[in-house]
Amino acid sequence: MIRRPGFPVPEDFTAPSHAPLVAARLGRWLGVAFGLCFVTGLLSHYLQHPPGWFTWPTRPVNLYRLTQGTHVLSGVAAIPLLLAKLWSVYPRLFVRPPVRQPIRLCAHALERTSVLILVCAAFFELVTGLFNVAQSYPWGFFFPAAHYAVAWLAVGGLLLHVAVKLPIARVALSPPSRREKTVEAAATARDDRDASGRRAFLRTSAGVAGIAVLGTAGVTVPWLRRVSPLAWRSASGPQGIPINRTAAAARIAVPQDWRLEILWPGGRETLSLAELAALPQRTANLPIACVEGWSAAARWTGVPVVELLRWAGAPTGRPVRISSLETIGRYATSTLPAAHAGDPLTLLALRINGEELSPDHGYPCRLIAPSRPGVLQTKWVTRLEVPR
Ligand SMILES: Nc1nc2c(c(=O)[nH]1)N[C@H]1C(S)=C(S)[C@@H](COP(=O)(O)O)O[C@H]1N2
Ligand SMILES: [Mo]
Repeated sequence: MIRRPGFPVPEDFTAPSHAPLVAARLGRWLGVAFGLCFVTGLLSHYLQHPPGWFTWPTRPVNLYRLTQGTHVLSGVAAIPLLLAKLWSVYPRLFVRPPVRQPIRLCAHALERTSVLILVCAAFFELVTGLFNVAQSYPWGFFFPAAHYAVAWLAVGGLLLHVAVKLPIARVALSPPSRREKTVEAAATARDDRDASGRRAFLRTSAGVAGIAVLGTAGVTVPWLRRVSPLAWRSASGPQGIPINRTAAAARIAVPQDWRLEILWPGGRETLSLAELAALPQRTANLPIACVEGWSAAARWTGVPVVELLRWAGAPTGRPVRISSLETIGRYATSTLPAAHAGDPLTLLALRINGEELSPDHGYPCRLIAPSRPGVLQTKWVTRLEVPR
């Protein structure tokens, strides 16, 4: 090979961390992390924008808490793994393009472009996700829409990348064949050093990913709260549950003559708070599971939505639209799918942990349903509507 002086080629990078085995192992772990992140992210997206074919069970009550916790924590684990992988493969940047063979040059350029898209999309997803959990939006676009769209770019790039690299990864990951073993029998001390260097790099990468997950998992795993110094949310907050949007931020003013309105095709009913409190109440332990990954359980007391509809004489077994006193903001309304609307654990809650709801938790009443994203647990409810 003709070498221009001063310009390296991949073979110049001889550190064990650049071995194909290291890149393949890290690739496998990253594949698992990204796969989990993508599937759980897709679920969260469909829950918030349900296509006609999509259904989601109401039990176990912690299901969304689990899937969204997995989403955020697999994303956290992917950050150090991606950095380690990029370190491992960066010498490939110095591969000489096969300029004399136009067809191979095209294939090379395509492969390089797909890797560039994959790396950019992966970084975009991890960085915007991290900013989102920190509730910081130093950009002009709407986070959920961009995060969702770029996820498809990342997963497309990933599948293409895996397809292209599978032959190399297979060889790197397969146990040494007998022939290789005989060659290895004459192994030099250098091979041993390389092997232990590879193991050390992989162990360090896995260790950093593990620490990152343990350091943040307290946002959603109660018994890890003490060992998670980086958890961006704790169980603290008024009445033991964090608040994302306060009553003041949402400019909520509850009118003196507040009444809950129930509307359905051909009917209307209203109740005062005292009348609502006089109906049979149900108490349930249910979590608030925010899309940001934090979650916390509380003991909620209120009237099951399905009982309220029956009491009013409204039809059941259909979706129900919930509206808040809030007039600004994206989360002023939400729709309960039929399964959630019919579940007796879906409450119009008046109390939290034995106390009347504080204004920030949604006074006079709020929705709390099992296995549902926090953004859809509408606070300051003023109307239930069974659409036509
Ligand atoms: N009306 C209304 N309800 C809302 C919101 C909102 O902005 N407006 N935020 C939601 C979000 S994102 C979450 S995570 C939960 C948080 O509930 P909490 O403040 O009671 O903990 O409320 C949800 N209900
Ligand atoms: Mo949320």
